[in-house]
Amino acid sequence: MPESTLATFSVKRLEIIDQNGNADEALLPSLSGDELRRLYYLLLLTRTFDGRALALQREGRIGTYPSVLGQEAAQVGSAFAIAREEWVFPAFREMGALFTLGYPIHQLFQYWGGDERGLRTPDGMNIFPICVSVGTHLPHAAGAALAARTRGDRTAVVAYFGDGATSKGDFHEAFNLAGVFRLPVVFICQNNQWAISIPLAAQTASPTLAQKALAYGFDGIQVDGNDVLAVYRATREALEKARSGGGPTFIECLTYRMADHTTADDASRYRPPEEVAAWRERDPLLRFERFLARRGLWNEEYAAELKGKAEGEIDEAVRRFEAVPPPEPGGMFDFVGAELSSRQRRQREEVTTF
Ligand SMILES: Cc1ncc(C[n+]2csc(CCOP(=O)(O)OP(=O)(O)O)c2C)c(N)n1
Repeated sequence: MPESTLATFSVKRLEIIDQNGNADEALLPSLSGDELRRLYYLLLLTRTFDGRALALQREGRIGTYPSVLGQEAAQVGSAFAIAREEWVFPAFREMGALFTLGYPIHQLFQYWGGDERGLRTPDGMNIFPICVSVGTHLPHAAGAALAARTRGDRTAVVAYFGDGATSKGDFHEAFNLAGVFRLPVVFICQNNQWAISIPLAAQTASPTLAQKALAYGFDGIQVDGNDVLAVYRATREALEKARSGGGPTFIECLTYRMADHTTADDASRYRPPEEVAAWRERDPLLRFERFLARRGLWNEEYAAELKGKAEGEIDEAVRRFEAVPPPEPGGMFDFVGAELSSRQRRQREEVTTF
């Protein structure tokens, strides 16, 4: 009996804008000039928020904070494709995605300032709370997709996570469930190539993360995560497919974490400076500016005007965040469960009488 090949697979990679701002016209998504400029503003707003959050942390006005520097395109581009009725499960580094979805900026300052009330999603938004435990929200996302399908909702679920999460059992369980039931879910991994000090090569022996979807029976694609239009296009297509019964998709956004893991980390202790410098050349904002400039939609003056607008919006969010009265100490026990255990009741008593 001769050996035979049962299956062969390939993994697609999508990039639309190159580093000089040249675009593959055939792949350009159909977005108006206003929409392109809105994307640019959201990238800028995310970067402005990020710089301010780092400064506030250094001044002791918020707690430990995970920077999104360098990952703006992966977040803004994907979230720009998400419709309001879709369910979104963020991890902890998704500030840009949350702004794009309209999440109140002052609430994110509030959350990173240690006030859990910042996670109270405004009514009408289907966004789950930030998930700090790595990957544990992925089975929840698959479960929500199963619920949507069972109820006959024509909606999709989006889950965000990092490369480190792909090493967790939760990732594999969620992928398996999604594949077997062909669930309407889009998994978006921001492969920023580091899970704190652990490089990608120590997470997986696969040349791409995207190919992991193939083993679970659905499509995986690698996208240039610093190309906002490529991320947008891939997400939009995956969502359309999910809504119309085509099943799940895994999008690996290949990007880079330019900053430390959090303000409690010093990446220079484990990361070669040449690597960081090489990625600085691939800055997602710079690339999109070059693209817009070639279309007559961007110049220095316009950038300065928008920068001022973003700074103003962030100033206002900081004012609002700092004007919120601190929470009642016992408040952290509210909404934990329908009833508190005797231990939790004792802890509540201790905190409120302290
Ligand atoms: C279950 C769990 N284990 C460990 C941690 C500590 N931790 C916080 S972030 C992180 C690395 C996450 O890396 P990745 O998934 O690549 O996301 P990134 O931080 O790069 O955005 C770890 C191990 C955690 N939060 N939860």
